[in-house]
Amino acid sequence: MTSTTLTLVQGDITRQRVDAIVNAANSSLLGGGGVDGAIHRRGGPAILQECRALRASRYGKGLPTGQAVATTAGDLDARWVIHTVGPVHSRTEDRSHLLASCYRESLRVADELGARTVAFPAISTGVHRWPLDDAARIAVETVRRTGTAVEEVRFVLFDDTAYRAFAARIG
Ligand code: AR6
Repeated sequence: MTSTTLTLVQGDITRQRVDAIVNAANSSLLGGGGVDGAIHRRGGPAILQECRALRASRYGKGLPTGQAVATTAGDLDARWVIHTVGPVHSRTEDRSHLLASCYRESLRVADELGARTVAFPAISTGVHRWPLDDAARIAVETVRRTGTAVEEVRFVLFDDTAYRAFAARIG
């Protein structure tokens, strides 16, 4: 395994020039708000078309939380979008393993594709309400522990608060 470099960018993930962009999707794979909406808007209809085909062939019951699957990146400056479903945060149940699984499974799919550069958003920290500091800890620890041939994992944080939470973890 090559060593993976973790980098941080504050900005819009749909503007990244990388091999694969990870989408914080929902299990329907049919799009939504937040980063999911932005990726489908800028990537164009080819992404949704492949998502529909995946639903018809493999994910009739939806993509389970913590799993990942790739489609074309359409008009984005990337070759693939890797869709993963983050858990909704719960105060009563520890779902950290599911959030960690999103990062691990996305990197596994990236390896299968031969992607060398992969951009991640802060999965589950928007609509799914995961506290940023904890999400950043899980993201960074999981990527560091996962054996992968990906050379650069770029965390793309939309706002300053998210950027600072990840920066504190990466050091
Ligand atoms: N680039 C980078 N990060 C972004 C962008 C962007 N263009 N837009 C938003 N973020 P969310 P979730 C950040 O809600 O919590 C959708 O409806 C945002 O500030 O997109 O995993 C799906 O269909 C936040 O820090 O994803 C699902 O139903 C982070 O991305 C559900 O939301 C994640 O926020 C998934 O919820």
